[in-house]
Amino acid sequence: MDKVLAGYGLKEVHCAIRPYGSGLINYTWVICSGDNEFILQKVNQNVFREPEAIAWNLEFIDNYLAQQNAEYFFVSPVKTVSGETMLHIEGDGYYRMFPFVKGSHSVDVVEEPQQAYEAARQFGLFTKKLSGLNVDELKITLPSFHDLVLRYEQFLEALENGNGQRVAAAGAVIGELKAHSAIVDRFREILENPDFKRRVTHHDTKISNVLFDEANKGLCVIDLDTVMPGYFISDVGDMMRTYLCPVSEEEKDFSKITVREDYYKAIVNGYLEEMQDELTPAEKAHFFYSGLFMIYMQALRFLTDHLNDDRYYGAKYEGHNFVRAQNQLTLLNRLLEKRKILEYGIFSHSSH
Ligand code: GN1
Ligand code: MG
Repeated sequence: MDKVLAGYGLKEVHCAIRPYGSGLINYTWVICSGDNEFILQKVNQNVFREPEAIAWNLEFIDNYLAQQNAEYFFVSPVKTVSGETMLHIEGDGYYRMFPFVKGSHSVDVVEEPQQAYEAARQFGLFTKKLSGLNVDELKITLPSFHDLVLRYEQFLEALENGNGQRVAAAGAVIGELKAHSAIVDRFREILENPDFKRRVTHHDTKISNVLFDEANKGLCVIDLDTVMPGYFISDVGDMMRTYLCPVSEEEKDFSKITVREDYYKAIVNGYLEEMQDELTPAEKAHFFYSGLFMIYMQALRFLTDHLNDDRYYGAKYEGHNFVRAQNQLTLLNRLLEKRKILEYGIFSHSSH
């Protein structure tokens, strides 16, 4: 840690350091140095093979916004003493640091629809403010990250080559997931549809990636390592996946998994507040689908990892990723039960 902090001109003896957040991939700390607070993250290089691409995107976006939309609140990374956006320590890894925004706070669990609305609005605003940027100039920090076709193939591959005992024991869940593969077919159609725009997409829209001010208004979005070209269904869908249900993907009591209509409405309204004039009619007809898309993909990813002996997400107890997969499958079923009311009913923003 001494070396890392020195890279930012800080001294370990003058800092209070504590772990922060509950992300599964990168390691995060809060660093207090006198009156200043920082968020420090170590990039997981098993996942992000080219950490430099993250730094490149951050700088590119920062420069674009400074020129085009200077009023937009963007949390720029702290530069290292040698002026770099990311700190590389040979033999150890890559770090990046952000100022902790004074007067801001984050929340771990969505507790009221208004928070969902504010968050959705911030993720919409982020994409909108970057809509003039040529997305193809961004680097791909995680190749095929939200490619559902590939995720489905990886799932089939794990059925063939994964842990045979686990495959056998998961038969019922595997069968159910296969039965939902029309969600993959719909994604294939989206890939072919010119009315679906590739946009600057955040790809990790959980509530803890939004900062709120003292009046609980959304301030900005953070954690930009997966910002890259993508479809709006990734961002809206991950909000549905993580805000609609009162319990998280960790919940083992599946009877607690429900879909809250008022949160659905808040996500759609908050996102459209900013993106109304950006989205095409074809895109607007896919709000409901976006939830199916992300929940299904996460169920596949957790089950695939379970079948592959937890090599990606790790496991805190035996069968952890199997529980997570079943949790997400339950959520998918609860969402599908509300299709009529959510997709075609009073909350409809679709062209149906
Ligand atoms: C990972 O690290 P975290 O929690 O922000 C994963 C997401 C999953 C999420 C599920 C790079 O995100 O895609 O939705 O876990 N990020 C990566 O909890 O794989
Ligand atoms: Mg993240």
